[in-house]
Amino acid sequence: MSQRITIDPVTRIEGHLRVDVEVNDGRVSKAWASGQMWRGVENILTGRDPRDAWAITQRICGVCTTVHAIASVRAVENALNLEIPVNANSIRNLIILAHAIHDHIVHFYHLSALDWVDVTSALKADPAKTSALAESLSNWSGNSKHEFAKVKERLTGFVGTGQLGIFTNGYWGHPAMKLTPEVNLLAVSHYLQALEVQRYASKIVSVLGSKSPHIQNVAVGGVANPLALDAQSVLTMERLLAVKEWIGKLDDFVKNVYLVDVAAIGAFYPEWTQVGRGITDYLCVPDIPLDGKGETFAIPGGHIAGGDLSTFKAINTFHDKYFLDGVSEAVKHSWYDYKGGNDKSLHPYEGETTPNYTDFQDEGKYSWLKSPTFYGKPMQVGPLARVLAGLAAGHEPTARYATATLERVSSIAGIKVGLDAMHSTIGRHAARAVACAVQVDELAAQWDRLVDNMGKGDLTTFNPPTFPKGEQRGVGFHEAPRGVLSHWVVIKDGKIDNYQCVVPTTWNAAPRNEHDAPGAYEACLLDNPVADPEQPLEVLRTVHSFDPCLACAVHILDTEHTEVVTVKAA
Ligand code: NFE
Ligand code: MG
Repeated sequence: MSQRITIDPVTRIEGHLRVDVEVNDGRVSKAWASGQMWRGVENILTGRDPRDAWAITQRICGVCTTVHAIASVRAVENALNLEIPVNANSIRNLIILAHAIHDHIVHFYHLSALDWVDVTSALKADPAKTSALAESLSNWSGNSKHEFAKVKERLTGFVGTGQLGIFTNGYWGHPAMKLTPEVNLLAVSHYLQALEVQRYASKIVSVLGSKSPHIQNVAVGGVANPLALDAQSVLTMERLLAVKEWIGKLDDFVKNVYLVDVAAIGAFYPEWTQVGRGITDYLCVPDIPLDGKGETFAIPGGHIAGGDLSTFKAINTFHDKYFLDGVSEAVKHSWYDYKGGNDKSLHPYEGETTPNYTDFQDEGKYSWLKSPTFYGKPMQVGPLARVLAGLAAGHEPTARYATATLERVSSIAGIKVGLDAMHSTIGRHAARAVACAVQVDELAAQWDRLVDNMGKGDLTTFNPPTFPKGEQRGVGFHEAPRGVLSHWVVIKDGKIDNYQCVVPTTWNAAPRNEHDAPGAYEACLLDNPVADPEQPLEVLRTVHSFDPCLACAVHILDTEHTEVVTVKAA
């Protein structure tokens, strides 16, 4: 018998996402992902000064707060062929990396771990056994028996008053929860410790970007941080040394806690390496430029077809034609209309954002997200794409952390777990941790580059832009925490003529495209087990593994059509 389940809204994400699934014999047979909010940022930009676009587009999202600023200045610089100073590049890279590490820690521990970890089961744990287990896996200083006993006492206090606080409304006691009480206590303790650690990443963004969320220091042509080696300037050596200390704290947590926990949880849920495979066409872009023009990068990117690493095709520069020509967006199943008809897809330079709301139509329009494709095909984007691209490109740090993670999972699980396991719901979590470890090392390397260059006496941070008459087109791409982000700008006589943002969650949470091919969430939900339709925990596991951000995905507020909350499971 077929049952329809509607989850609206999905929580522990950013924005308003509705997911519908049809379940047959305990498995998902059809899925719909729908963005339920509309704002209008792309349209707001038309006619404005391109130098202001970064400050406006950054307000698309309060989670990936830096990324739209970066993609926007890159787009305008790309249109003008404007090189930025080495220091500006390093400062941007430090911000990008610190922000990404923040995002990944918060996603794993605070937004998705409780899909796998039963908080109430932790009350039955023996803190001494938890500590013995934790110490067998890692030498993290927060793994003492005393620490685990303290957390258990805190939790017992919560439950005793009937107030679970931040842990209310989980699917506690669900049959798909498989961890032992000791592993649950370990994970809950690290959840609380991660709340402390994530602050170090935010502090780095705040010091370098002047504010978080939403940095204030970028400009078309560089950054606005005055640099000096004395104590009178904004970014002093004293502040840079504080940044270095916080990088060390992040390094310790990511390597000794996050990477270990992700492997342990993966090892306890081996069946989830077989769930959530869906789309295996992957796209990511290179990032962390090593020069001011975007011709060389620390972390590679490109396209992989059908999960086969031998098909990898690299994207090499900010002007890469392979990327530029490949992207388009369709609206056949989205609440928009294209002037030339909704059976077409449009390249972002020709993109249109004209709303047409129809209500939710199963076979027609059902989402505020457009459907992006790369050479006509839907893609999966995100940390899994970047780990696979790193492996395909022979990127040593990615290979080292990915291999160590698979070996750790195999050793804890007692079975051989290979690379194929990564194409899955649990694999997306493992890939995010691997990508995060690569980013921590690169964060330290970028700090060295900045300080070395300042030591040579170069304190330049800004090359002023000039806008010629006529038309210029530019794309700014950035490998944001959730995947490929690109901003596309058409400038006419110094003013924005068209502006389109094609965003990670738009790729992954897209509705069916012009050929009715499903987006990544929809495809990856097929065959997911659902033990209890009243508590569709397994559906949330797969959706959360992508780290949805709907504000980014739609980036456009409609006061008339926004349904605020309906939650039904029938
Ligand atoms: Ni609002 Fe974002 C990221 C962007 S969307 S979180 O990462 O761009 O997927
Ligand atoms: Mg868009």
